Amino acid sequence: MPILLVTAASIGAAPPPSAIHLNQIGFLPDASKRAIVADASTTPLPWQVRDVDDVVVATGETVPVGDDAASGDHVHLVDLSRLTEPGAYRLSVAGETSRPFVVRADLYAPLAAAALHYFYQTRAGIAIEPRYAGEPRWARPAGHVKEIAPCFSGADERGVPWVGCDYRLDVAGGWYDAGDHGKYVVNGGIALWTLQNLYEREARANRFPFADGRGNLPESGNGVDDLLDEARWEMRFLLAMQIPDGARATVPVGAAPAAFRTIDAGGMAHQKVADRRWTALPTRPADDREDRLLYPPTTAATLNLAATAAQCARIWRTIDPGFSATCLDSARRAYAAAQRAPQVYATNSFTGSGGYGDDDVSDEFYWAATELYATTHEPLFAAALRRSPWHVAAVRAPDWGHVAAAGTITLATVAGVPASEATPARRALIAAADGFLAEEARSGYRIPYATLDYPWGSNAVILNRAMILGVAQRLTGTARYRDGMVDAMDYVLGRNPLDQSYVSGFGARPLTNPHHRFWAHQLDATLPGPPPGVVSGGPNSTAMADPIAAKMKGSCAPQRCWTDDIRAYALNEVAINWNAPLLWVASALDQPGARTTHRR
Ligand code: 9MR
Ligand code: 9MR
Repeated sequence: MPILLVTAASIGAAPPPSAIHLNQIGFLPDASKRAIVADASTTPLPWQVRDVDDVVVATGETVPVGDDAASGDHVHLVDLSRLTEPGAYRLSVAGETSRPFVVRADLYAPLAAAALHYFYQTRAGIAIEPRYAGEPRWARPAGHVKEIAPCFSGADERGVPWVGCDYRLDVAGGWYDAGDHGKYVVNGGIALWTLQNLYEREARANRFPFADGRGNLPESGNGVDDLLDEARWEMRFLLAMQIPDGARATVPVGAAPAAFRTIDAGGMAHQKVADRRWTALPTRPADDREDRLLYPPTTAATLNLAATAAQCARIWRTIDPGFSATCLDSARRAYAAAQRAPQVYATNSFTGSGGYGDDDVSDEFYWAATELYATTHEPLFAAALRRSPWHVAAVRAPDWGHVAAAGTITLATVAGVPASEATPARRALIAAADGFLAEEARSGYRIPYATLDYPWGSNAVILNRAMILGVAQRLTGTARYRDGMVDAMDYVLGRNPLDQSYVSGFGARPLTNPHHRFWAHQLDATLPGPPPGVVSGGPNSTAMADPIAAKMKGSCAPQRCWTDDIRAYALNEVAINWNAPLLWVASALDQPGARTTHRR
């Protein structure tokens, strides 16, 4: 378990916000170190850094950056990069002194470990046991153990009737998505891909930071890397969501409004298994009494399965050949099913769970083709990915609805992909990384994201951009991409206008009240708060859907549209697809910045 934790519990109530904003867990000796000071003055301000003995070890002047619309602050930049000596320090500027901060090389190891452990904590179908939970308060009985679910039938929210299906699937296991107890193939796919990709990245550099036993999991000791054990927990669930060969489904085919047709659905994946109605907060998983239903298969879910199962097949080839073969067979059947049914979209018309609707699946087709190609090298998949509009296209950081970057990263970084595909993919990723760095210069808080429209889950947008920067770093060995990753992490861990660490258990002012049905301490003192290493979705200035956000609407600068409140589901939920890039980036930063492995 993390050794560096400064938890709210251990220090009492969180200290008041400071005008000196910096990463609350500290800095790496060999990377950039920036602080942002919110101050109205327009001229440079002198600053000093003192060590634990109160000796001044560095001085300088701030760089006035100016008015920043994203934060609503007038900001000054402090460059502390000269501080390369490990130790503990304080920064004084403009009559204020910061809380102490550290410089140390192993800064990100505890965060990476905790961010991975979140996935264990969000497992369905298994008891979270005290000996693995970190602390007994996070233990809980298994939820949704016998999950043998029928298909939704009857009228949806819009009164449209669905006929259901004549089978049930045993879909126990997997990860709960977020604060709710839905298990979604679409969002599960990108989260799982990110874990599997991290494994592939580290293994290619001969690093195994989560080697068997390090993850404190029930599977620890089974001889398999703990990151892979965790990934397999979700992979098995996605495999279980695949419709048996020969089964039929009656679904809308084509763009809305689409007519229902009965199709051969064998090989497709259901969009999700979830509650019939929203449950109240708090509800422990084991106490959920709602019906659990399979929601209609979609092309997007099917391609999420195809992509991740193809990736699974190559990762497990020598580790567990049987599992690898199962994954490859499933991936092929899913891809073929998606080709047969290329336009079956989620309708977002069911209550009780999220929609994850997406009616452009061209990127999902590209992603699945690239993963199948990187695994099999078969010309059919090569031809499919070359035909795609996403082939050699500009890269956008991935999210659950935009997955092309995942395919491009695979082409760029997986061993055995020929240069004809790898080289343009690398070029596109490096260009995207350069674009993100260019945005830093335009952003007041110096982050690789210069927007004024903060979306639902904005922290994960920033972390997924950091992941692209991490890919560029590995491809080029260039320090500025690693510094960009640090800038993103600095923001998430406290260098923001709210002086807020958005990660539970890390930093002086950490996340404490996420929208979560079990970590619901704010509503019920007998329940725990979040375990360490869980990231909040973060500021959301564009879809202020919950009652807390609704009250802030129109009165917050984009980066300030956030509150640490359990009711704020549009601002302060946690989710597997958000923690996955937190894990990826923390792990990437948990190693020296030296030039590594990939040849250009
Ligand atoms: O938990 C929320 C529930 O109380 C509301 O009735 C429902 C209305 O949309 O929204 C729930 O919040 C969802 C959350 O639990 C899971 N993520 C998505 C949220 C709604 O979009
Ligand atoms: O991450 C999703 C975000 O992009 C959407 O705008 C939002 C509303 O549809 O839903 C988010 O996903 C939620 C999902 O629907 C249900 N589980 C919790 C997810 C995070 O809030």
